[in-house]
Amino acid sequence: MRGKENLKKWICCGLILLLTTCTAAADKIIYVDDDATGANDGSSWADAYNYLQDALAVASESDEIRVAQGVYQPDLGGDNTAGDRRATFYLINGVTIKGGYAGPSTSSGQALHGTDPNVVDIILYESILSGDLNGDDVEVEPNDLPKVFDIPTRKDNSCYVVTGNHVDETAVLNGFTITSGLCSFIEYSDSNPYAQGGAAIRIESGSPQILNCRITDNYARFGAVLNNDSNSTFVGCVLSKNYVSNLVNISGNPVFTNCIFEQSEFGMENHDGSNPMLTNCIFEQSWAGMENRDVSSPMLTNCVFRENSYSMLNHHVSNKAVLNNCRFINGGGISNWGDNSLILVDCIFSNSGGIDCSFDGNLILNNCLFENGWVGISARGCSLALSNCIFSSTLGFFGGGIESIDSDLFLYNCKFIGNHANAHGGGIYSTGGNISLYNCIFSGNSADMGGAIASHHVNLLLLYNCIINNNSADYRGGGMDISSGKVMLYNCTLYGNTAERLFGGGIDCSGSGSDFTLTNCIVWGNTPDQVYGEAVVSYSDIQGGFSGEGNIDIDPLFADPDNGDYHLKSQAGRWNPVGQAWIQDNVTSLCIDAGDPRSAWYEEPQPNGGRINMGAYGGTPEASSSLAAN
Ligand SMILES: [Ca+2]
Ligand SMILES: [Ca+2]
Ligand SMILES: [Ca+2]
Repeated sequence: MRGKENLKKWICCGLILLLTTCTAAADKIIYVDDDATGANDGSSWADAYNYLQDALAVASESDEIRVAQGVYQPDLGGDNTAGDRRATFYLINGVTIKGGYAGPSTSSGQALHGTDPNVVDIILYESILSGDLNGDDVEVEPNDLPKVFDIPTRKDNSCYVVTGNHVDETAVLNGFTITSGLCSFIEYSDSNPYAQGGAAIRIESGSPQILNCRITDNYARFGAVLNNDSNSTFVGCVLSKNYVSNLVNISGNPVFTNCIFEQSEFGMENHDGSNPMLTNCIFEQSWAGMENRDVSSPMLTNCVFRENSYSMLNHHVSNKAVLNNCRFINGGGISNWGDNSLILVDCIFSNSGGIDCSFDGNLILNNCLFENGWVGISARGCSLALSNCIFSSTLGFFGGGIESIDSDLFLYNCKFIGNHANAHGGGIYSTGGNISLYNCIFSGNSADMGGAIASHHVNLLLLYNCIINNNSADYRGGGMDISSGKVMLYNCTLYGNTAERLFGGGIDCSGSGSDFTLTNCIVWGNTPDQVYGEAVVSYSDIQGGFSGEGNIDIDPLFADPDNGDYHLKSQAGRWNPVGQAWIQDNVTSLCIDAGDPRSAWYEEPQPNGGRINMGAYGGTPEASSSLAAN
């Protein structure tokens, strides 16, 4: 693998090329211009070769080929036969092929209007490598795409416009449009199945550099671009409107930087142990932005997925996709189906589908945001570990933020704000599985039942130090709706939740078979009631009272409940999150030091009374201080 420095150099070189010429040292410069009329020996712009193949035939190590604006076919020049579909532009070790040159504007080779023929602008002076050998292509209508391999004026096109097999990174193609390749399924009985791939660029066991190229309107079963067992580098390339896929990786470790994959069935496919590394890439307007199959492990950084039907399909055996600082906007989300893993850090799903995980999938998320989409995470038989994630204004039927079916969830420090479920569980709906929530906040969520959380038939649902406030249910369970299964809450605060039409403003646990335990909790200010149903409640402050050891019924003296601050007032000191400082009140909550004496209090700062407080901050470094010594 090349070092980072080398990669940086090439990125720089690619950028500079957009503006001016690259000044890499070349032994010999060979000129190509399709309408040059001089000696056609490649020695100057005036005497340029008409065919790129003529230049490739004489190029050797350290040569540079400059190609002026125009159209170049692989069957013309060199030893090739006009109309030969197998003719291809072979990349060569040590040779840089550069397109997008203004070239001479008059037949005498003089620049017109003072334009320097060595000026490069790959858009203005488009150098096209075209597989349309007979020049008879017509645009393929979207409905005709599945039939494209049978269209006569396409079947006569090049099978591989460019080939980079067995070359190394000194083989460079820079600044071309590559178009009109077609790899037909029928005509080639090559023993290599991937012979049906690479209509635009076929790379097998190679590692060329493809820079600033536009690859469009190519057709193949295995990718307009095929990287088979290859470690190619792509920088600044746009792959657009190719069918079936813009690009297929089969094993290998290709690198993509500043590339766009758009308007195809598949933006990129990764098969058979592919480990592509992508940075600053965009996947848009495809059926699937990226598909991973068979032990592939793409690593993406700063990438954007937008307006795809699926952003990513991670399925068919043991893939592991790692995404860092990626965005998903206005489209389908990620489907993780089967024994596959996803690791997402600092990712945002906005107006987008979230993550759909089924059957033994594994998700690890840190610091991710799901906003305004359809269900943040839907999990069936998966395991999920989430930390510092936010679900905001997402919408679902069962579970607005998370729908969990027979899955194991571990959530730490996550927030569910303003999500909605048409049926149950505005924040989370869970059935089956084991779920642990630590330091989580559910605020302003809504549903028919279970405004924040609906839990039916779970094996175990555990909440520690959670805040459930201002959620609402149309019917019952403004905060939580629980039926069947074992549910345990420790040091949670439920405040201001509403069951509009029935009961269980805070918690409805009246469903049959529920085994519900509430310890060290504060349930206050919920409408029309606090806890409805049978529950084992101890060392908790329940408005209106609840039978059980150590329970109290007294105003908990929250710091500022109207603004979501449920720290307990204390003359000895209370953490003020607004001012980020400890302050003192003129009253002291009786919930301080009123939790279960057997509960661990030692994380509470001194003086902590040697006993845990009730409520969401009990037992934590933000527990209000005690007037009593330890
Ligand atoms: Ca020209
Ligand atoms: Ca044609
Ligand atoms: Ca205490």
